[in-house]
Amino acid sequence: MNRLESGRSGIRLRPEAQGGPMNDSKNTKVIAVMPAYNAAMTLERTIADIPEGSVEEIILVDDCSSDNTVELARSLGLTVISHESNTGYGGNQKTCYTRALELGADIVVMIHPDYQYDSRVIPVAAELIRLDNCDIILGSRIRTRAEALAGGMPVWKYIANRLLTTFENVALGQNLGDFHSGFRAYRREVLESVSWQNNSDDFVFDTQFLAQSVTAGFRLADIPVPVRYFDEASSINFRRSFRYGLLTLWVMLLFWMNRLGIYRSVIFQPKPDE
Ligand SMILES: Nc1nc2c(ncn2[C@@H]2O[C@H](COP(=O)(O)OP(=O)(O)O)[C@@H](O)[C@H]2O)c(=O)[nH]1
Ligand SMILES: [Mg+2]
Repeated sequence: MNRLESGRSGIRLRPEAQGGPMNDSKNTKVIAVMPAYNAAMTLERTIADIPEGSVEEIILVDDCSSDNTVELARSLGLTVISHESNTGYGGNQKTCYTRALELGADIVVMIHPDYQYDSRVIPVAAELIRLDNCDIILGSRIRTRAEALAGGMPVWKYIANRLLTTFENVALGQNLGDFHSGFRAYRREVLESVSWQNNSDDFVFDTQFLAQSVTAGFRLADIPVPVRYFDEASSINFRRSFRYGLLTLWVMLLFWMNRLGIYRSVIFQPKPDE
């Protein structure tokens, strides 16, 4: 039986038949954003793995890299924005999301250009959002302990990630595999509703964003993205990771103080008018 015949027999085959722009993958604008910092060694490989036709545009924001990330990104046909000074990972994402919204993205996929995350799964993540299964997808690097460690994840990073992720799951009432992923997909409404402009310009931006999203009632989910660790894919040292870990715990405290009405952090305040 071919597709048309099964359609006649009453099985719904064509998403466009359901009506509405997000029900039709052809009408859904998916934009990939890459917060980049010295990504020249890995950018080309990351781009090459993005399935053809799965994104309408790729925006790379360069955070004042000292290598030739900008030239390479331009030569690969990406939309490039260069920061004049190093603003940090969170500041970089702010530029990414501002531009993606300006360009009319329905779904925004953020992926690190360090070839650590499997960019082949971009259409899978976008599709889950399009189907309205959830509003935010995180790529989980940790399916099993053996797999994560075999993929080269340093033991201390694995342990820190598990402890923090477990704590965040309990604190935020979620069930995610990896809260600290560099692969994330968002429905446009998430980026329009959450006041991420108030967030840190540093790494804790990511934790703040997820706490804000839970507060706003968005649905979080994850998909497996087997981990790849090699020198260029991981530069965050123990000191910066430790600081990030402490700030993550602080954000969980702010989340609960906001929920209980004890203290309202600026990150949970309504989005400023544009
Ligand atoms: N924008 C920006 N990104 C940075 C900076 N330092 C590191 N990053 C990025 O932060 C991301 C996560 O860092 P990474 O070393 O890959 O962490 P890990 O893979 O979790 O060990 C990478 O995509 C880096 O390029 C910075 O100063 N500015
Ligand atoms: Mg990395």
